[in-house]
Amino acid sequence: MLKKILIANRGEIALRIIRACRELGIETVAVYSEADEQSLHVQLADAAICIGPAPASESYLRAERIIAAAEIADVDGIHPGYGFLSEDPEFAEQCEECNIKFIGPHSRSIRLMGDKARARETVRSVGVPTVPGSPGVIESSEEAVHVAQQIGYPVLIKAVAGGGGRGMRIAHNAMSFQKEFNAASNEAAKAFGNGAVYIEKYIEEPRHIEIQILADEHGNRIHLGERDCSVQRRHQKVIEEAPSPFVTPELRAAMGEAALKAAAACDYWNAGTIEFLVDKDRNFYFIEMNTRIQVEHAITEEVTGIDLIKQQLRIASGEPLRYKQSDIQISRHAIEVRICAEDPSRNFAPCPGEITLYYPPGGHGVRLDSHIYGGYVVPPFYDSMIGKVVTYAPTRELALDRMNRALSEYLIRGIRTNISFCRAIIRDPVFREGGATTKFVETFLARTPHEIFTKTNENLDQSP
Ligand code: MV4
Repeated sequence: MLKKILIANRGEIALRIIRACRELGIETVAVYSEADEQSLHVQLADAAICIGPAPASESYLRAERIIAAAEIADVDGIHPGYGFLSEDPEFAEQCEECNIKFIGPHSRSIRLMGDKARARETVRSVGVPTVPGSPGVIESSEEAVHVAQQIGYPVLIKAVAGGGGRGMRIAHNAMSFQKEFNAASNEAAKAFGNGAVYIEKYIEEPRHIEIQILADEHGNRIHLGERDCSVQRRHQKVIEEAPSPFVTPELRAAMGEAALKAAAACDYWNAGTIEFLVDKDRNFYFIEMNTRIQVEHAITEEVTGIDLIKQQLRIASGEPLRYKQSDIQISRHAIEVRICAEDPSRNFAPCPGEITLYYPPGGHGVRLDSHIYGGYVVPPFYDSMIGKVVTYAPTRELALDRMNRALSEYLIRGIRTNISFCRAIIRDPVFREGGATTKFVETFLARTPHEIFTKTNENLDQSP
């Protein structure tokens, strides 16, 4: 078993990893920027090393500084968490070269799945359904127009180096195609240093449903069911749930099989997520694979009873998987709300600052993964997510009631948060019905009086 690891991250995920390590008897080394000196991950780790100034580009994104810290601290492995260097194949490769175990898949798998066109081709070749589109990267604008004509409009032009909704353009007809194609390619070249694009048929009002997998380094692979992440705003997930209210047992089995085929096709190990779009007729299509632990992993933990971070550490230690597919049972319902330091009344602008009063939710069926506390100053340099509230219960209805209750008692003063906004969604009849597609947030914002979610929690109606 790994004895000592470095955590190349901050915030709630750094805490989450420290907690798993402590239960397994693994020593932890935190790294931190000058802005994070007062952070809980620094306090709770067994040791902590400052790796540079506040901007992530000078600290958490500096592979060489993190590897230097790992060598000084003499760790056996590095857990990258999510974001930052977690899907950088160069970083994983440098760890491998320095004989530091990268707690994740091989750099080859990260590189392959990071090229969204190659990823698509790779999984298609092993029989995973993909969205109709170009066979690979588009080489010329003539080819692009031809493919678009073949599959029919509307089409989406996506950056090979993009992902998560970054670098996407929609073309509704042949007239606008050339313009959108050029814009997509230019934007991708600017944003990612790689202008390559591919084309997919645009699926109208899909659901975003992803499958969690675990794979060991000996070729054993299992899936842990799905998460429904359709409630997103500007490609940022807001609320996730497991299981999906839209997925039948048959669909779950078919998507799980497809996810395992995709994982096998890139010789995958450790924890990973295969993202699918699901249309209204329950056809599903692979779109991307995430080669890291994700923010929303906690809901899968709560419905399966499996600690995913511990499994990552065991897999990285070379252990075979402790579970067979038949051991995996989805025995309850879980919902996650991402709490962000942002102001819903100012178009969700980030809202860093000092937390002057803090009362976290608790009670039966509530889990809070957060690094904040009273007196903590949310720094302006990083993602605005300051925690996750997860509720779980035997049924979806009870999990939703519990979330409504948990959010009603969550008090954060000094900064604005999206708590009331999330609570308004939880109480929304369309969401309650299980009818949310990726269009949900847009239509919710258009039909809901904004006072409902721009008020602070204390002023909100506390009736059920
Ligand atoms: C799509 C799509 C429709 N058709 N691909 C956005 C995030 C990235 N992972 C893929 N995304 C989409 N890809 C095809 N062929 C619609 C989206 C999409 C979306 C997906 C999931 C959640 C919210 C979304 C919001 C707008 C568009």
